[in-house]
Amino acid sequence: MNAQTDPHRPMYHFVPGHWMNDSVPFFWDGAYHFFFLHHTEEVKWSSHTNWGHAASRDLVHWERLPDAIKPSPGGPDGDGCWTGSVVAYPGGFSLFYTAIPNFGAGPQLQCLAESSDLIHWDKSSGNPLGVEKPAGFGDCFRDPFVGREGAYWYMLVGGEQPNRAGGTAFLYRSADRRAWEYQHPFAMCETAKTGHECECPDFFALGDRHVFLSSSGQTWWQVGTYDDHRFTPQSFGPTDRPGFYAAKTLLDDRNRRILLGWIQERRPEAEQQAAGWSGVLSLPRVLSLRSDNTLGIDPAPELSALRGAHKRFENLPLSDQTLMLDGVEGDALEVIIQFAPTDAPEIGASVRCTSDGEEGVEIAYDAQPQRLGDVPLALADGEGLTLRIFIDRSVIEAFANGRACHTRRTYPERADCLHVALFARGGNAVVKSVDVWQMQP
Ligand code: DQQ
Repeated sequence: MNAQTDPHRPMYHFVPGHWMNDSVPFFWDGAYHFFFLHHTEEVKWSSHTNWGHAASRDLVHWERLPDAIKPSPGGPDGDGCWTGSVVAYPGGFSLFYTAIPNFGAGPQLQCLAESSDLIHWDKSSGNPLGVEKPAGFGDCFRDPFVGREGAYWYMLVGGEQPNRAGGTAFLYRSADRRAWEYQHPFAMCETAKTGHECECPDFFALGDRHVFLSSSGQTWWQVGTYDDHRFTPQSFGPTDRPGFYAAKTLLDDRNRRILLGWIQERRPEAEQQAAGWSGVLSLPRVLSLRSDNTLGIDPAPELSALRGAHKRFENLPLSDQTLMLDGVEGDALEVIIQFAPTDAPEIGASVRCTSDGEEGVEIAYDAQPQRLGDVPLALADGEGLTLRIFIDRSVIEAFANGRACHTRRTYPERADCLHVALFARGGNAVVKSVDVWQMQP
């Protein structure tokens, strides 16, 4: 088996091959850029991490570009170039990243590389930057996020509070992107809500609020207010669960805030190595601020460019049963299912399922507690469930009602795991419509 013959390798998601983790999106001059951590030979998380690079004009078709940076033997990043961010300044681009001198232990140093074309990057002779972790905090000190505000550049570095009380991000300020001055902790998060550290911090305005993203177990969103360079969260939630991580955003020329994340593998390392690839770029998600100041998340409309043959069903009653969709077969599909409001305890779909129902991946909505899989989803009275499910061989990305996302992996053995079934359990439901498209590479 290899990357080309592996039946589990997605065919319309971006898969760089070998090892990929994390996500650093960036938009410039009509092009969407995706930087990622990458190993050129190995298929596992290890030392000597490069920054991989891909670009797209439509968020759907990605072109692989040369790796942006790689470790300099003997340099502060000798054992790895870890996650960070990219910003434009008048005349060029700055790439900030965490340098790892010793993989697995020791300091995490913040470094800078600059470019005039986003392709060729030169590391600053002043590396590592004088960005020191304040005393009294945990070991996590990485993933610099840089933005411009007024006359200054600001940097957030992901960290953790003492005694695992929660994640935090440290705020620094600079006039020239080289000399940085510590300000204060930017946000003091709570482990019970958003985990014990803030990996891959991201921060941006959305509507009349601000959003702070951080990763710990999953990628968390927090919506709140931003005053005097401090963030006060008002609401929070997972951007997706369980198979989506280290997600960050870009702002495009249509003022859209777009989230891209790393979809992790869920099969043994030996199988990943045999296949020759590990790590998938998620589908692009457009973020919005909902009227209750929580985060709205929807697949980017550009994805409909991948749609091929279409089948539609209407008014399917479900009486405490599972209903196989007749004539639906495929391992690369988009499925939209509109359930009418119901009090059935459980409704949903089984995808990549066998016609005998023996195998399949259930995307289920539970009424008690209200959740889609393991993602909270409180449907209002009279609110039906709209499931939008993208199936791409071993990747399943399910979106519900503009706000809940549930990404899964499946590596079926049987070749006939190609069907889609709907179900209602413990009660009745009506499926108002189902649309199924074959998706193109
Ligand atoms: N992955 C990188 C870190 C980041 C983590 C190392 C998140 O920079 O904190 O591989 O997945």
